[in-house]
Order: sequence, then C-alpha cells, then structure tokens
Amino acid sequence: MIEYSKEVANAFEVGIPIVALESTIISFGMPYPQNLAVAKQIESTIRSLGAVPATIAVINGKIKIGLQEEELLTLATSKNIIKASTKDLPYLLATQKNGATTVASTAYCAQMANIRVFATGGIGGVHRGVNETFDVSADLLEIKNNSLAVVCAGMKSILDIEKTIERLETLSILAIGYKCDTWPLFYSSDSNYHILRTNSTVEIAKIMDYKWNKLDQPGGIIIANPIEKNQEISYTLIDKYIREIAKQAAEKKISGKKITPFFLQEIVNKTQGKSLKANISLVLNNAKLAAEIAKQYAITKNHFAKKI
Ligand code: PSU
Ligand code: MN
Repeated sequence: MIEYSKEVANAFEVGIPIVALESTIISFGMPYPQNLAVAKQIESTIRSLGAVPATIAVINGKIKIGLQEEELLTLATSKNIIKASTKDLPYLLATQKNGATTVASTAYCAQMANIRVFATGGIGGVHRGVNETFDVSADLLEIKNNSLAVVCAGMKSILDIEKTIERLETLSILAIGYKCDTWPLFYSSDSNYHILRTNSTVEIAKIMDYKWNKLDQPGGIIIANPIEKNQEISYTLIDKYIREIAKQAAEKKISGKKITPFFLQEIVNKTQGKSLKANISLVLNNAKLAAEIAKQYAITKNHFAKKI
C-alpha cells in the first residue's frame, strides 16, 4: 500500500531529516514545463541542505513516499491524474489510479510515514463566498489532524483571509510567522492580521517538541514564511484580479476542486507570468526553511541522532 523510494527508505534507516512535499502543486498548481522544473529544483534544494525530499503521490494505486524522475514526469504531464484529497485515497488505491496529493492528503500520508516537516506553497482554507458555496478546504481539517510542521507562504490570497484565520482559531491550530508579525498572504509578504512571531528555526523546533512530545498535543503547526520582498505582488492588485476571476468562475460555473487551479492559472494570465515567478520563488523559499526546520527538529528531539 505504501512504497518508499530508496532515497527516503535510506534516510529513515541512517537518520537523515526528511521533508514531505505535495504533488497537487505539480499536476494542478503550475503549467508544464515549469511544474516539472520546479518539482526537481525543490528536491535538489532540500538535498543541498542535507535533508531528503519525500514528494508524495499515488501512482498506480500505491502511496509513494519519494518519487522517481519518471513519476514526477507523469504527474507533470499526464491527463490521467486525479486531484486527491484524503477522502479519495481508498478509491485511488482500490482502482489503482494516479492521484496528486493536496496539502490535506499529503499531511495524512506524511503522518502515516512518520515524517514531521512538510513544505508547500500556500494552504487551502475558507473560500470567499463561503456563505453561498460552503467551500472550505479539507486542508484545514488535515492540518488539524496530523502532527506536521506545515511550511507555507500563508494561505492562498484567493481565500477569505479573516474567515480562514477564525477557522484556524476554532480548530485550535497553532500558526507561527517566521520573521514576521503579520500573516503573509502568498503573493504578498504581509497583511493587517497579526501572527505570533519567531526569528529562529531553533525556536520552531522547540515549539514542535513542546507541542508533540512534552505537552502531548497532536496536530499540525503552520509555519508562515513570507515571500521575499523583491518577488511579492501587492495584495491590492491581486485582490482586484481575484474579484474579476471570481466573476469568470461564476459565469463558467466552475466550482469544487476546480476552483483553486482555475484561479492560480488565471492569475498567471493576468499578471503575465509574474505570479508564476512569485509562486516558484515562495515554494523554493519554503523548501529551504523546511529543510532547516527538519534538521533542527532532529537535533532538538534527538530523533535522528545517528547522523547528526
Ligand atoms: N498552493 C499552491 N499551489 C497549489 C495548491 C496550493 O501554491 O496548487 C494546492 C494545494 O495542493 C492545496 C490545494 O492543498 O491547492 C487546495 O485545494 P482546495 O482549495 O480545492 O482544497
Ligand atoms: Mn474546496
């Protein structure tokens, strides 16, 4: 049911820190060929920092923890990929299909594999217009349910920010800003919404250790890592585009799991590719921070003591 790549199996064996990565971003978050190039670049960035990447997906009905190059290629190019949340996993396994895992299902699989750190772009949350659509991403539920540090550039700006923060509060999900005092909003580095701040990965590792091992509080921690200033796009501009795209989506009757990929693609069109550049930069930034956190947590917990 679960298959580990040689690299990841070896990392567990000898004690190298591991960073989980999602695959929806490859199949539905970015166009080809950038998606493939970025997937590989994220992996090599993590390796260059002395950690091991574990990109997660379902291939032919097997949960893969760590992918081969040709599997990355399949995810980047094939039309036969299902955007898979946690609820879809039994179906994909039984019917031997291919699935790209979202934040929700990646967190779920990573927890099964006993991985503690996860890098992504932006998390899902409460959508704008939720009163009408009831659209709330399963990402929130699975971050709540699985004990991972989820390194992201905040929530995607297409969401209802205030309601997502409220929902995190209700679910009792701890969110920490890395070197920031306000929530980063994916394409933009700050906002008016306060977030607890830390300046160090040592502190983040201690927070993880207190939460999971000392206080025995299972569940995820969001590490919000702002996009670099020179890559950001102003929220006012993005917000204007999002309102326009929302109208298009309503006209075209796009809903459900198609909404997020539709917005991401349309924002790329409207910004003439600038948002794609920003997206790539923030994902790489998150991968770097996640690798540092994984190494630091290994030291703090003495979990992977052999190699460090
Ligand atoms: N962030 C990105 N690109 C993406 C996504 C997030 O930069 O493609 C994906 C993630 O996989 C996330 C999913 O879990 O969008 C959320 O989808 P939904 O809103 O349908 O739950
Ligand atoms: Mn949804």
